Amino acid sequence: MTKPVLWKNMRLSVDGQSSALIESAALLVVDGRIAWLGPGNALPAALVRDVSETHDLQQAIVTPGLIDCHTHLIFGGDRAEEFALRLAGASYEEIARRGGGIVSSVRATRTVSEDELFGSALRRLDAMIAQGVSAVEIKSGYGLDLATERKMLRVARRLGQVRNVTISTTFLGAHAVPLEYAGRADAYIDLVCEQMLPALHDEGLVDAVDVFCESIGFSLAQSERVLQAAQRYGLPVKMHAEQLSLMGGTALAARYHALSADHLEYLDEAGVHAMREAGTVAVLLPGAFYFLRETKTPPIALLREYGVPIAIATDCNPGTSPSTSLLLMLNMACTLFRLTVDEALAGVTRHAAKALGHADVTGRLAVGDYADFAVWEVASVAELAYWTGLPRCRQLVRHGELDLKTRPARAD
Ligand code: DI6
Ligand code: FE
Repeated sequence: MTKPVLWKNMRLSVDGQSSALIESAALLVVDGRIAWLGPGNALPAALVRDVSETHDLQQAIVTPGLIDCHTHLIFGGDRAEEFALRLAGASYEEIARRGGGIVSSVRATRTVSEDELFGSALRRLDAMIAQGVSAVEIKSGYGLDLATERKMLRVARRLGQVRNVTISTTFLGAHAVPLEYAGRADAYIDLVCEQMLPALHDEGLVDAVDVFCESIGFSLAQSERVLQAAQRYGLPVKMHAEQLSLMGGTALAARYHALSADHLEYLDEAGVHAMREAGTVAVLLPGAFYFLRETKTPPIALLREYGVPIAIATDCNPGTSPSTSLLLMLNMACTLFRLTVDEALAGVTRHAAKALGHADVTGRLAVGDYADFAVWEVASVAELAYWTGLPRCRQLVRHGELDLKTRPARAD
């Protein structure tokens, strides 16, 4: 057991909510986990005796480290020219049907070396870390062949080795039909289920499995085959569902006890009901909604009524959400989807942890949980959702370790 490290004099939000701060709080970390937390004056003297290191946070606000539970962080190239086409009137679906869209990122991702892919993803990851993000989910899905899907997932694992951040990998082989399988989507699903997933799972590269269930993605029947394959390997599933149309993917995903169903603009009440029964998290992606200039919002009132936990993520990707800012997503979830500030904050902490299957160890601050927390330069937690651009994360601690890339506390 390592010696305890004491963090003291903070205004602590244990669950990322804007109310009920513990004033002048202290937090004791042993072996990366929280051993004690509460008002500093209640800290038992016996625990203080062994402390090896003390950090005085000078009454800064502390929240759980933020969690980005849906990203496509790793890809080659960018799609800035496609953005211009869309501004000139082309729709996302039209561009996808013309061989642009996801398929053009696939081309670029196949071409670049693993090191180049790593370098560009690291820049994006560092931007996330600078905003207080201590855990990131990263999907494959711009390879669409075994070698390139492997390259992407290996890069994801490497990112987790060079930065003090928890990386969860998701195999999204069923993201699009690659050109060499044009018109043969079922045969491509065979490849995904019978060759890619078993091989990548064998190599320890897959934490969860996702599928893009959509008119421009995969049908319900094809999606179900992917879920069945994941089930054979005991892997948890997620689904891109009801983003551009109502296909019923969410209800299907719920039947497979999906950790989350994501996007959900077109979700209906039957789908919401299925999510509640299965304990599936609704991951909302306001960045994609905004960038595609969608007008149909997810059924927030129904999700609330049924008590389905709502998470918020960046969906960071080159086609529909070129953003690394989870803080901006907080703001957009409030302005575009009318979430309350506290709902949005729960969406990047507790509920995001649940969407990754990690709610028992992170996403809140409690004794026994990982010491994953962010120290902020704000006067209230609500400012995290209020500003676009301003809030700064002064320090980020993950599993008790101070991220060396964040700025040290100012001396003044
Ligand atoms: N839905 C999305 O928003 C992204 N993938 C998906 O299934 C978009 C991916 C892209 O356009 O590159
Ligand atoms: Fe996505």
